[in-house]
Amino acid sequence: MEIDVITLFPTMFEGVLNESILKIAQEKGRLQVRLHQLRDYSNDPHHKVDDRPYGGGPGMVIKPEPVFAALRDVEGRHPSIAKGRRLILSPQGRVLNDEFAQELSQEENLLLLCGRYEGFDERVHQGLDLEEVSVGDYVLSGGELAAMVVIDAVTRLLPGVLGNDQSIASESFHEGRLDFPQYTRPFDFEGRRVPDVLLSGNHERIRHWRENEAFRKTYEKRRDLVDFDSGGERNSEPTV
Ligand code: 9D3
Repeated sequence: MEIDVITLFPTMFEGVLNESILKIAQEKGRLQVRLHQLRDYSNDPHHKVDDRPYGGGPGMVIKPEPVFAALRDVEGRHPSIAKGRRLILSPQGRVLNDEFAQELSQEENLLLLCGRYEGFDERVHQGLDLEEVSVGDYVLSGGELAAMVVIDAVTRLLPGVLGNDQSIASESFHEGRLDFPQYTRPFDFEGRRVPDVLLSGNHERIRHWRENEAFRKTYEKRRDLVDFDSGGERNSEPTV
């Protein structure tokens, strides 16, 4: 997958892209990320990309010209972008979940546009065919962290990235429940021992225990995932 990111803070991405799964995915040739500095496309002698909102009010708005120029240039240099999806990170967007990430992981190209300040001039939304994506209902300082969340969630779904495709298939949320508890050595840590069933060697019993624990944990911590009557309430206190 090729991902182009247009941002005012390309260096924010470097640490994240150069560790762990994202680093390995790039080394394996499964992921290529190109970072583009929006400021380089400013039409202003002082490289300004924002200005005060018409009608007054607090904060600054990102001007349309640099955004249109950046998209035009980046798409001109990498025509395959036209085959993929173009996303704008925005608190008003479709909220990312595993289903959405699965959908995005089918693409060969993604373009991510990150905002700052009070957002983009409305003509960016009108004139460019961009899908708005949010990563949840809380306010971030900009789209960069959200873009990194999208890149991470999508990359680990690409074939050949995790090596063990089975670990994706049996993962949390995929089947609408949380993970079962995991233990490793030592057997006894400060008096807390590993459940006997895990040492029994009885794989049928172990599978049953894990299934049960996963359900119990989900019911306690995220009842909204198992119970339609909880009205989507998250982290609510157990009523029993
Ligand atoms: C809803 C707040 N807006 C009211 C005027 C202002 C605003 C606040 C924060 C506009 C943009 C931002 C920066 N956030 C993002 O760019 C962002 C984001 C987020 O804040 N939460 C969850 N997902 C995302 S994706 C991009």
